Amino acid sequence: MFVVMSDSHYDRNVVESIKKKYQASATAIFHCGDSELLSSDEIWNGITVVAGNCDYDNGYQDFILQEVEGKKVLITHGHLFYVGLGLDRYSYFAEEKGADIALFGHIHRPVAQKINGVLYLNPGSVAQPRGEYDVKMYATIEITDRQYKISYRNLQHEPISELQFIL
Ligand SMILES: [Mn+2]
Repeated sequence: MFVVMSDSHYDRNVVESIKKKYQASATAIFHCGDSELLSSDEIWNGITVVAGNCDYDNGYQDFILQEVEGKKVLITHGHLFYVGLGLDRYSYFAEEKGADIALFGHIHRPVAQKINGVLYLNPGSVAQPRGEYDVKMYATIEITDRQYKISYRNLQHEPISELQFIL
């Protein structure tokens, strides 16, 4: 099981609480950018994090490809691929990189869908949710045999019932 969060926008405590909850049990913890924290912050020990459009610290990378539980996981914020307009550009990039799972943030809304066998996942925002679901949230992904079990959770770490998926 691994954990994905995004767009914490200067709320360091929420990143820390999710890290504490999962650091012993998760195979990886990802943050898709717009943390607005320093890239040298010790909180990033044990978290894979990328640059968002609101991150002015140039110590962050635009994207990272990391193998987790035998899957190639691509992580980027999404603004460079205009994810607000859809996943066309990001999907070209993810397929070129050979990703199995492509994570992104930026839009502050939950997205979980498969395109050409690649799982695209936006965990929503842990600080500033937008759109249909006005809940601060993050996501956990369990990799089972040929399937992904995706659970969006609120900041009390409880599953959000409308946002549970098997893809
Ligand atoms: Mn943001």
